[in-house]
Amino acid sequence: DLSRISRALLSVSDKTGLVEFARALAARGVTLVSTGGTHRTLTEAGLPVTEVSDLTGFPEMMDGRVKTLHPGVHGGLLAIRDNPEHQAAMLAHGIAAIDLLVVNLYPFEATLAAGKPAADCIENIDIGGPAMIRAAAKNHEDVAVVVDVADYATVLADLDAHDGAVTRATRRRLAQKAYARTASYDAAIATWLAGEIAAEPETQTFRALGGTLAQGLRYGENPHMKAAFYRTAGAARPGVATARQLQGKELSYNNLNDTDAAYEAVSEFDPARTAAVVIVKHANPCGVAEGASLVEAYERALRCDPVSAFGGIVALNRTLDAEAARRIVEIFTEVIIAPDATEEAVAIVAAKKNLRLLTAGGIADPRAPGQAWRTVAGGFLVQDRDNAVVDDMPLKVVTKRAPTEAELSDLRFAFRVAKHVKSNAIVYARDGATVGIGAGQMSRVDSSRIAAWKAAEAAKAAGLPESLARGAVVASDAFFPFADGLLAAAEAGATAVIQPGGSMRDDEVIRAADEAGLAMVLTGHRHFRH
Ligand code: 93A
Repeated sequence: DLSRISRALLSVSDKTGLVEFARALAARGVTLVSTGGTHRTLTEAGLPVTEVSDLTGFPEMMDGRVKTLHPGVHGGLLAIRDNPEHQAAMLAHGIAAIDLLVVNLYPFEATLAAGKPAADCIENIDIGGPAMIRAAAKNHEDVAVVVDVADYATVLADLDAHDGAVTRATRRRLAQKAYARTASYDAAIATWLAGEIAAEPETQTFRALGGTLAQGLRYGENPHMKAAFYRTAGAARPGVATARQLQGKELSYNNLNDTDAAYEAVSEFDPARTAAVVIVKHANPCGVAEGASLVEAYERALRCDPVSAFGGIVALNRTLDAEAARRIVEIFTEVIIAPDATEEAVAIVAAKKNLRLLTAGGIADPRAPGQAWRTVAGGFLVQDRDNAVVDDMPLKVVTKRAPTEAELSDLRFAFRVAKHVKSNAIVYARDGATVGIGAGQMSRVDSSRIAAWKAAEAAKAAGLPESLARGAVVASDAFFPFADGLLAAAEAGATAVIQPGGSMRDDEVIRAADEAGLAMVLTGHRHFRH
């Protein structure tokens, strides 16, 4: 039942009690072997000790990652002492038996607790230590293994009580403790790594949306940003995530974002009522129009801002036909998306190899409930998607003059578009087509000015003498806080206004509208979009 201890291997990170223990072992005739740092400590204390590199014939290498991983060590720990074949192997390979292993591991847990960077935690994952511990514990019939400073005394007590030997009972207890230690050590590493993985942006996105990876992207909004495209689980909304790409280059992050903006906007137009086209640049519509046909709607959308439409995204609310396809491919376009496409249209688009053609399989319901989310530093914001539709809003006429039927129809059109323009949004429209869009300005008056200026530019481009804002209607995504924005619209030539209302100065704004002879309706709904 007794194992004589002749040789001990000591390899400890925590050097507490080491010198005293080693000295006590040496005093009892035990030969000492140890690894770099441990060896240094013992030598400095004046103890006779061999370096482990003498056992292995290799220097400690790779920042100490490989120091004891060698048959010279593991053979000495694992050899069964009364097995003749094992003894022969030891003899043949010059392996000396190790009777006592004293190891405590790289301080992984302490490194983690100290909040050190991941690279430090990784470096503190001990490999050789646990390998030796598990080997010695497996061979506990012959070897004693100590993983806890508290057990130094246990071993010395045994040695003294049993003439330099350790009892089987002690060895079994120590072996059990050894496996418990390597198990908890690996559990700590696994738990830490799971947390690291959970903290990765990809995992967070996946968790938050329950999404599946649709496509890895070459890069994000900018080339230095990594990116990926996820598809949400559950009921699919026809759109960019469900669309089939029939041809063209791989979609980029910005393509996907813009295509989504375009298709969500065009989905506001019921295909049973009218053909409609939305052209998007930088996530904002630069032209939106209804038409008797898709090609007519496209022509009219294009007229709003032909300069910005270059390199844009074109979304259509009906099956792409040959006529519309032929006209669209005349201008450099990044993406075309429609519910479907005729064979002939597909063949026409095929002539432009890079142009991406997507079929969404249907039109998305603008009234469908859903959620939208975005990240903020340290968290994310979740809100309902804006599923308010102007057709469902009871419009309140607040001016002396009520809008004509034609104006009313354009007011609805303009407000429908304004919902998809970044705030502050001002949209001029006439005969079911935008004629001037002011987007994303910090001041509503600036958006009004830009929209009016755009309408004047569009007229120039079309060779018309008068700004397209003259005789048009105008929509504002949120209330006019002062009369100035409204007056800017009147000055540009607008005849009617649609806006949510609700300003403290509504009366002042209404009075200004009356004075300018404008008709104004309030929707009671705001369409901020940022
Ligand atoms: O990097 S390791 O995983 N590679 C090894 O081969 C190895 N052998 C022992 N770490 C290794 N050790 C560990 O080194 C021990 O578990 C102990 O924690 C530490 C003692 O190193 P030193 O004696 O140089 O202070």
